Amino acid sequence: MQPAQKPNPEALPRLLLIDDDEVLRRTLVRYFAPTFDITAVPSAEAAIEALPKGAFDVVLSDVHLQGMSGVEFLKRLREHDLDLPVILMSGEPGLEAAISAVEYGAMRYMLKPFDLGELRNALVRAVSIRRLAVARRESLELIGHDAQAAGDRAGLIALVENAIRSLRVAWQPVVSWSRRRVVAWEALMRSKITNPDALIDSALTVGRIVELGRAMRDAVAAAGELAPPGDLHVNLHPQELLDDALYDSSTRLSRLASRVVLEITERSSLEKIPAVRDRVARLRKLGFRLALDDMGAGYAGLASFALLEPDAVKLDIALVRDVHKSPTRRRLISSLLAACKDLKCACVAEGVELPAERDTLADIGCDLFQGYLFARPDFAFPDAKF
Ligand code: G
Ligand code: MN
Repeated sequence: MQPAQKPNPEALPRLLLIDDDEVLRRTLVRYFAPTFDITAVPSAEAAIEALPKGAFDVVLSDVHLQGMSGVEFLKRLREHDLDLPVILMSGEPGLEAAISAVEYGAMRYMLKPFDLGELRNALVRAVSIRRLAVARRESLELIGHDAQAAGDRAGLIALVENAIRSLRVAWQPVVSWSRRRVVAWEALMRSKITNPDALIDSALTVGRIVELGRAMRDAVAAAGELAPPGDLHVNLHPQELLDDALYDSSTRLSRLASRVVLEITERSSLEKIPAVRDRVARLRKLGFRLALDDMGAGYAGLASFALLEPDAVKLDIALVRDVHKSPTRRRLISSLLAACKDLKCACVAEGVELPAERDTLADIGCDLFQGYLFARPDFAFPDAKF
């Protein structure tokens, strides 16, 4: 994805005009020439071609484009530029087209015949909004936020699709401290486009979490087949439990099932998933084991535990952090460890960064660790330091 190009305040704002009606195109070019530097094209294809060269500030397009739906066009445009405003024109008041276009990020919808003065005002305003959007994105980048977050639905879809195409798996070892050995590998989602949490949020917003999950599970299985010995931990969003493909015994991941532990977060509630017990049972039947992830960070702890009957729990980083300084944390983790022992459930402390954290946890009987102290996640399976 290319960063938004900076508008030049000295020059006329650049307008990309798309309409297959040549007469209208000429009229608009003539009328807007004093206000805008205009590139006029007859089709969506020509517009997509013009985009990378144009440094445009605003797009004015007919809603019915030949060879491409308006929504598809918006998606393609957002792959180039997340902040470029689009105003659509239509000859007929098709309400549905208008709603979906606006939902996908068109800024405005103008019905033909329109008042040219009103259209010019709308375009000028759009250019100002673009300047604001570009500045906001730059300031977010400056203060270190993930500014890739797209402002509208088409932008989010472009972001998620790009991320899925560039998906990679990083691996972080889970170690047994008493045995000084790697016992498992957690697969962590990485993409060049954005951080994993933002990507998951975006995918949820645009209804692509199942697609993202599938792509990740395929990538994990491909890499997992070449993994060193140990279990393979794979994160699963609760929504992925609704994906039929998860229960298909012929997928690459299913064929590795005896090695795979599916980690399900307790941050998001499992009870809302229909027939969740049945789904969990089907996964077990395929040979998968289950872990409850981020224990201590969620609200649904006990309920999720009862539903999953997990083979392992993973203590959240927030619980582990500075455990050596906090008697409360120490006591809490002790209780969790005791309960896990009763329930014959393994317990992994995540996010261990300091020798003091490790030693305190080992003292109270925790043996399975994951964290930067042992290894940072890496695309190659990294060695653990003991
Ligand atoms: O939600 P889940 O527990 O699956 O995610 C683990 C995340 O924590 C990963 O993104 C991983 O990169 C990160 N992580 C792993 N080890 C450490 C650590 O020691 N410290 C911190 N701050 N983050 C870690
Ligand atoms: Mn996890």
